[in-house]
Amino acid sequence: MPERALLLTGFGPFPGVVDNPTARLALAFAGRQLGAWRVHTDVLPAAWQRARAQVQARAAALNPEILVHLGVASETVALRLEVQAANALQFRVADADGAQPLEGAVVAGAPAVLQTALDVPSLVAVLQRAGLPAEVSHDAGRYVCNATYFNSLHAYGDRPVLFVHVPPVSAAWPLARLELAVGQVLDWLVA
Ligand code: PCA
Repeated sequence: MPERALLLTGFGPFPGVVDNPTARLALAFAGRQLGAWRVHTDVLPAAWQRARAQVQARAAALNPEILVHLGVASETVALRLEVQAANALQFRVADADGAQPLEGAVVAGAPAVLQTALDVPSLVAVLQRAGLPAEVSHDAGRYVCNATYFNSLHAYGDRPVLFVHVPPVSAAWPLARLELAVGQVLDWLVA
């Protein structure tokens, strides 16, 4: 049976976050085999336009059937499973390339909001049952993560696409626990 590709991405640093845990988190799964699936990983620059180009290049090369993006959300204490992305750019700080759009669309002419086809509440329930604080989120922000999610929902909306915001590494959330949570998300996606 041919191997099926899942693309898992994290982000590099951006103003205010010098060490983005999602880079290490994504790379921890590099090459992981999950049943018939192979996990391919990438660390995206936290710069919205280069992130889009990098996802497009990897997707063109791999033709992943599932795309999962990870980003860190400094204010959160639970995993935030994002249901939707807004077609809006409103950066409260510059991105890693110094771009700071305060208005405008991610994709001109596209709908105002795009939603994942995945059953996010079911996934959240699975995580909660495993003792992992998680919540359904309808707001992925207006920054690089939201733009990346919107671009992927727009370009690859015919397949499962998911964005997961994770809390920063802390005593409650050591990297190993974040890794466990991401592993559960991937297991659910390929089940
Ligand atoms: N978090 C930022 C961008 C990159 C990241 O890890 C966000 O939530 O938009």
